[in-house]
Amino acid sequence: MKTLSEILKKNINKTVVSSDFSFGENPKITSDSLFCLIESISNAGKEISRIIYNPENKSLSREIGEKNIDGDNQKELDVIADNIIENNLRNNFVKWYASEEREEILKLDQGGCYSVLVDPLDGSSNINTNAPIGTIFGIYTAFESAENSIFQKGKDILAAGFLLYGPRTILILSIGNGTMAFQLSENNKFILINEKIEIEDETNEFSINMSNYRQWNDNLKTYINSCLEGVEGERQKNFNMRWIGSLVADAWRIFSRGGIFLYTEDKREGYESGRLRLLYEANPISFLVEQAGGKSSNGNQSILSIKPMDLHQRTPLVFGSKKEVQIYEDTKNNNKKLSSHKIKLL
Ligand code: FBP
Repeated sequence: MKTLSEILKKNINKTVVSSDFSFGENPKITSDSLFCLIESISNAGKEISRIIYNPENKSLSREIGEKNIDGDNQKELDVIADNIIENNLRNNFVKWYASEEREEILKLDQGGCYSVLVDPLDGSSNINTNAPIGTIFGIYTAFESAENSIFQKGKDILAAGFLLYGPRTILILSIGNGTMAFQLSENNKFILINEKIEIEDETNEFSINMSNYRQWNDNLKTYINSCLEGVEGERQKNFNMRWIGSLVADAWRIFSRGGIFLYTEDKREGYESGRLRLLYEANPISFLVEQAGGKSSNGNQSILSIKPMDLHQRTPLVFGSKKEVQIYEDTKNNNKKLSSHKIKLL
C-alpha cells in the first residue's frame, strides 16, 4: 500500500532531472515546496472530511445569512472549509489565495511562490441530503501581481485535484504527468488506489440536468435528443443518464467508468455562460480530465486554453470521454451529421 507522501516523492522527482527542479523562472518552485503544499491541502481535506462525517449529527447546512460573490447562500460549512484551507496553506509557500467564497485575493506569504485557487466546498446545496460534496483546487506559479498570478490559463496549472467527501473520502490529483486517485484510510492516510486513471474514449452515459431542457439552445437539444432516441435514432446506440448535481461526484464517476458531463449556457437570466466557475471548478477538473486522456470543452475550445478575465467568471463546461465530447462539439458547430457517428453494423 503506497501512501500519498511516497507517491508524491516518487512522481515529483520522476517529472524532473534533479530533485531541485524548477517549473518556471522562480527558483523556489521545487519538488519539495510543491510536495509540502499538496500535503497541506490533503491535510485540510482530512479536517473537512472529519467535520462532514459528523457523528454527532450537528446541523451543517445552516445558512449564515450571507451570499457569496456568485449570489449563492453561504452555508456555515462553506465558510468553515474556506478557513480550514486558508490555515493549512499558511507557511506553505503560498503567495496568493483565491477562493470561491471570497471577493478578494488574499496575500498569505510575501515570499511565497505559488498561487492557489480553491472551491472549498463544491455542491454545498447537497449537504443535507448526505450526497457527496468536495473541495476543488488548482496550483499555479505566483508572480508579483495578484492579477497575473490568478488570471492564468488552465494549461498553466502546475498541479490540480479535488477531494470527494462521499461514502469514502477520495483525493484525485495530477502534477502534470497523469491523474492519480487516493483513498483516505482508517488510520487517516491517503492510500493510492489508481496510479494512472484513463478515461475511456467512448461512452454511453451522459450527465446533465434535464429539467433545464426548455431553456437550452437548439444544438444542445439536438445532441441530447440523439442520446435519448437510442438505437432507434440516428446514432443507433442506447444511452443511460446520471446526474448527482454535485460536480465532484459526477466527475469521479466519469473518471471511474467514462461518460460525458454537460453544463452549458442556456436561456435563463444569469446562465448566459452556464453555471460553473472557470477558475475554481472548470479549470482544475479539466486539467485532471485531460491528464487522464479525456477532453474538456466550452463548446468551441479546450477549457484549458481560455484566458480568464474575471475572478468569478463562469463558463459552459463539457468534459469526459474524448470521442463523445468531440461529437457534442461537432453537433454544436454543425460540423458533422450525427448519423456519421452511428456504430458500425457488422
Ligand atoms: P454550488 O457549489 O455553488 O452549490 O454549485 C455547484 C454545483 O452544485 C455543482 O457541483 C453541480 O454540478 C451544479 O452546481 C448543479 O447545478 P444545478 O443545481 O443547476 O443542476
